[in-house]
Amino acid sequence: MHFSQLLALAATATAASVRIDVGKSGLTFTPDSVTAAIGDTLEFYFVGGTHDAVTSSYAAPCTPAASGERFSSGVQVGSASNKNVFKVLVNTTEPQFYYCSVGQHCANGMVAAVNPAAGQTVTALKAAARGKAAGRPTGVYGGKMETVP
Ligand SMILES: *[C@@H]1O[C@H](CO)[C@@H](O)[C@H](O)[C@H]1NC(C)=O
Ligand SMILES: [Cu+2]
Repeated sequence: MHFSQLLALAATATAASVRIDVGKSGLTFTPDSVTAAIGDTLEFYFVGGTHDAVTSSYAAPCTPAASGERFSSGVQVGSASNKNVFKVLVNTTEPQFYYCSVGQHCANGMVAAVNPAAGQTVTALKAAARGKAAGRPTGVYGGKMETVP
């Protein structure tokens, strides 16, 4: 086996799937803070309510990120029988923040973090989101919707 094949194998073996449940108990991403390595996949399961997941920034937690690594799942009606999973390949270890753009969900704390820096707490993110109007993203990007059996 070639060294490059070994490397590819090692990368595959260590890449992890990071499951995030959307709408598990109201306006929630569960868990609302995760760590992910480059090559890992964020997997959003739409388990309840009507929601999406859209990247923002720590400073403007209810506004779609205009550049950089970013994703938008599109709005899903969640339920136990919704088999759609939005999969996002992680290409950076920089902090990423995301929110739900539906109605007043962001203003009411439906925000979450990937690889937050020390001191960037979800509590502070929720406080910053309070009362903010949610920006609606244009379309689905940064990941792909797949159907699980
Ligand atoms: C990560 O890179 C892949 C390959 O270029 C791309 O398809 C994917 O959308 C990127 N992820 C994000 C969040 O931009
Ligand atoms: Cu929502």
